[in-house]
Amino acid sequence: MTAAAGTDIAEAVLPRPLAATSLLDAVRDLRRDVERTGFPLEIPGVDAARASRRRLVDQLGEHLVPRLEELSAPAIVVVAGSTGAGKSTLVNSLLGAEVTAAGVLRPTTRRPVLAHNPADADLLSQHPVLESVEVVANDQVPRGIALLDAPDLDSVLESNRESAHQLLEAADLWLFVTTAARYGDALPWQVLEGAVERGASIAMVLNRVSPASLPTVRGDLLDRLRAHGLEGAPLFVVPDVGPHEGPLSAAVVAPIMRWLTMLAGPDRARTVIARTLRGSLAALRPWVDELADAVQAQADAAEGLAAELDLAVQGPQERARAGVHGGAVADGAARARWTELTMGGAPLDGLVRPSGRVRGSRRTGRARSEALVPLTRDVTRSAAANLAAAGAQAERMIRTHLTRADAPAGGRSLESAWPAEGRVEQRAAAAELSAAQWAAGSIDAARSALAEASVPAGRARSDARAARRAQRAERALGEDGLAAVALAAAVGVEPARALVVDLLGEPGARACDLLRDDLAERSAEQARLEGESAAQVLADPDLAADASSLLRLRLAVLKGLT
Ligand SMILES: Nc1nc2c(ncn2[C@@H]2O[C@H](COP(=O)(O)OP(=O)(O)OP(=O)(O)O)[C@@H](O)[C@H]2O)c(=O)[nH]1
Ligand SMILES: [Mg+2]
Repeated sequence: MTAAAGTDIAEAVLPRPLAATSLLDAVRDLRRDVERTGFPLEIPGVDAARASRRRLVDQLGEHLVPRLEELSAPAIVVVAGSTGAGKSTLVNSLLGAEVTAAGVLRPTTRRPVLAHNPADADLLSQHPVLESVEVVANDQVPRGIALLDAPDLDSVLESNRESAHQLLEAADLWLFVTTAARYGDALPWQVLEGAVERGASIAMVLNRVSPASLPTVRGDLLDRLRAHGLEGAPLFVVPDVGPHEGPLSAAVVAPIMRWLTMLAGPDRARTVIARTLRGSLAALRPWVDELADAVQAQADAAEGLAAELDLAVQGPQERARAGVHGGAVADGAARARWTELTMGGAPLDGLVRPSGRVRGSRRTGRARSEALVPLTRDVTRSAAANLAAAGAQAERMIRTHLTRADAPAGGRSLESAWPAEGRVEQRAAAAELSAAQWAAGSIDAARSALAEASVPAGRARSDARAARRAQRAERALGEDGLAAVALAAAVGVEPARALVVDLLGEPGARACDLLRDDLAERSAEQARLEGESAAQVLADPDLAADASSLLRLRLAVLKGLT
């Protein structure tokens, strides 16, 4: 190899940069993320932000990405020369694989073969040269260039000549292969002269040179190159290896391979692309920054709205608790049912005698317990209705908070994005389930109260009197009956509470209080759930606290690459 193939030459010979898909990838990533960015909340400045996002997507998609793709597409290195010069053999030897047929038949190559790195397939796919060549992916091809084995230039076949000349038109670099025997031929030099005139980049391979003739031939060839204005072109000499079939050894073609690899080097390509597009890339920064600020404003607004939702449900939660404690659930069906059950002759009439004696056997207890089933049902229904009402009240309050004049930014868009449809049904279902769970808990409450009642206050073990009292209570109403009365007591039917206390004393009172507290919390929970439902609207990735950092990260990557 004579003329040194330094970086300066590499810079000089190639009309355009190569590879550097990383910059292209970075811009593509940015475009994708900008396109995905939504501005769900109507807050001040959102229209401007949406418009600027659209402009940025257009700028990236219609200008920058296509330009980068163009700049990043692999450079076509056409291996050209006379038939039998060893072009196909050279290509195969460079890649260490038979991607194109070499042979003794002249001319051998009729259909041009283009070898590229598999990673470049995408970038190459739009290249016009692809129409007329056979394409082979080979991972020995340096990323950023494509090697094209052309038919012979001075072919006896017209089609070969035409095809070779066309390919040279499409070439980014000509790798001109000639031999000691053929370099004097007129036609190749004519073609080369034309190339120089058009400013094409050229490198020369002098193939099959015997050691003896090397000094003379090389000197002569260099003179010719100078005479044709090609003194800057790299010249590679491949020594003759004697009678030969198949690829040449890697060592023989190593200088050419090194040079091609250097041409394809992504770092150099990146600087060239960055230089070409510096202006457009720099212009992106303030835009992306502005967009990131707008995304941040959305996240901030979402935070303010979440706090407002918490605030909005506080009142309804308090009122829900107070309503249960005030006995609101007892009004209506529960109290009416109680009156019915305690009227003269009704199952609960005179259950506890003024003397304190409890009336009833196991049999009457079972009958009473059954008679109390409608009481449990009515109380449970009233409880469910109360829970649903607590939710409804919270929904109204939330909507008011979000739409009033001093509502936080984005309140209206949150309010309208929070579906009103189906809320009633959803709430009723949740309330029913919660009320049923609450009512089911009364059995346990009754059971524990019975157990506690059999142990007199302040003692560790049951005594006979207390145990008899608990037994009498259980006989008179059964566990289920006691549970039903406790439920009525919990929602605020005062005589029911008095009955439980008569039967079970302090433990009975405690059971009623615990059931009441449980219901109060469940009612408050329904109000809280409304806030949670509205907050679902805010669970949008575009409103996440760190939503803007993605765009800023993309910008930082881009800065690092340019
Ligand atoms: N001794 C020797 N033979 C070579 C060398 N390079 C190629 N050959 C032989 O020369 C013949 C022609 O080689 P190809 O690689 O087919 O030549 P080509 O330039 O592709 O020819 P066309 O496709 O017809 O244009 C083959 O038989 C090769 O084995 C070399 O460096 N030394
Ligand atoms: Mg060939």
